[in-house]
Amino acid sequence: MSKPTLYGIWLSGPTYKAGLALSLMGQPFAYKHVDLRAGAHKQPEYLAINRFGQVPALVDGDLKLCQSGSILLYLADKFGKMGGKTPEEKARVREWLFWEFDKLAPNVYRPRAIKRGFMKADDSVYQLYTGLANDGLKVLEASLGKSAFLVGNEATVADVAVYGDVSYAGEAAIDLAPYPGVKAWMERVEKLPGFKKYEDVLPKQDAA
Ligand SMILES: N[C@@H](CCC(=O)N[C@@H](CS)C(=O)NCC(=O)O)C(=O)O
Repeated sequence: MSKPTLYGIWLSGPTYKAGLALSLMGQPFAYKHVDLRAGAHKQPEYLAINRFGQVPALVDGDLKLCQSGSILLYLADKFGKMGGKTPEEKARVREWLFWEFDKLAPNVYRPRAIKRGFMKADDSVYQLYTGLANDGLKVLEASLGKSAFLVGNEATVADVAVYGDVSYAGEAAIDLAPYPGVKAWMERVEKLPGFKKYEDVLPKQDAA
């Protein structure tokens, strides 16, 4: 069976989530660099893969998938890993995925984009996002007091998705010191077999 191909850019948090899930599941993948600066994500060839004109996308045989959360759930289902075991655990995984892209991801990614100079905004906008990120981090901190991972005591794709937000806090200049439970959980994720930082999981150019 041929390897799936991940489309993305190495600086993209959602692309990292898909790459990290593949790595943690021990699944090799081919990689296609999508040059966002050149507008490659809005060209007809790419829109035929991801109608939303965003990265990541995953092509697996005839299937063309997009939205990192959906890609994570697909991989969990396909490989029977990190998806939760019972119907309740699977539902809890989905709860975290919907929550993180509502309350956490944009509020970490946008201040990161401001700090890295990818997005122009004045300080009040930066403060608005980081305030909301801290609201999300407080929720995360409270939840992580109850179990080792987000859904029970085994890592799931919920951990991958949320890690793929929180791991950019430093670049967003969001201080994690008030969240010792979050920091301890990040260390647990970083010890999982197959774990890699984003710059190690995502190539900077096409890879077979
Ligand atoms: N909800 C999407 C968000 C993807 C996203 O925001 N991707 C960014 C790069 S990190 C992108 O493609 N931006 C270009 C655009 O939206 O036009 C997902 O999880 O896949």
